[in-house]
Amino acid sequence: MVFAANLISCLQSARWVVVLTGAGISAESGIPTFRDAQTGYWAKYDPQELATSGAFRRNPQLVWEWYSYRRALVSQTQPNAGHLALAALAGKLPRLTVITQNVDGLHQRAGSPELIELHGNLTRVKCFDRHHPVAQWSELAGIPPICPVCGSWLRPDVVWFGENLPFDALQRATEAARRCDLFLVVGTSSLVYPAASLPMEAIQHRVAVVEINLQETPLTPYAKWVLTGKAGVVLPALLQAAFADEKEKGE
Ligand code: BV8
Repeated sequence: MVFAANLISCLQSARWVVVLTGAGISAESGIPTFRDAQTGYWAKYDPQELATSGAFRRNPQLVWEWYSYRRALVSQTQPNAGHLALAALAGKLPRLTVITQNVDGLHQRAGSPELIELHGNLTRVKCFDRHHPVAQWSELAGIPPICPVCGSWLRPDVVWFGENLPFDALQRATEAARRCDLFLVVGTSSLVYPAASLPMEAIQHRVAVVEINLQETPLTPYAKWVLTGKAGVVLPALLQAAFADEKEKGE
């Protein structure tokens, strides 16, 4: 892949790079995106309908089982070249912050050192009423399992539609978007808010935005660079083009 010379020099000279990722970066690990049809039994459900507290209240067993299925799927997948390239990029830059909308935990497993999870993580479980964290549970006594502390249903530790994002995560993400030197937006349809407002925060603070996607999104017209392709191909190529002969930072 050939990249614009000014993009490469901007990346090489950046003090702080921020990357916002969406479901598209995990697609090459075999995890269906929200825009893709869900697979198998779950194909008849709309994720946006299921990922709500209303759906959980109406049918807690169905929603719990959807997350159990996704947790099992995620446990059988691996971070792909896109996740790994971002983890490697952190070693080449003074500072790299990954802000993810994904709840699959693949950025942690890839080794990204500075990570903000805007929408939680489906491998973590808490109780519905009081958010007590629960490390292990049994489904023998019923589905969903109940909290050993307060007796309310267990639920995945994710942000559902209509729920507020963790205040600290959103505040740190907004600060990073405003103050960084380069903002990469990878594998997101830029439709879900407030995450989709972060690239606009960057642009309003005169930060250049790079969009990496397979297709155009509402962000595309505002991006300074638009790299069309798979995250697992573009990100390693970008890392190679900018830092092929560099040592790790601090060496
Ligand atoms: C909030 C966790 C304040 C759960 C997720 C009415 C009532 C209530 C709220 C709203 C409302 N109207 C609007 C809202 C706000 C709402 C929202 O934005 N709705 C949208 C749909 C219009 N937002 C919220 O509710 C947020 N909270 O606003 O609180 C509030 C409170 C009360 C009332 C009002 C407001 C909470 C949003 C968080 C929801 N939780 N996840 C779970 O996962 O089960 S979001 C979920 O969907 C994912 O985490 C992800 O973030 C999002 C999907 O977005 P993407 O990641 O972009 O994925 P998508 O499939 O869309 O796109 C994939 C992209 O990748 C595509 O562009 C594709 O081309 C590309 N791609 C594919 N393969 C590749 C690739 N690119 C590169 N390489 C590849 N290989």
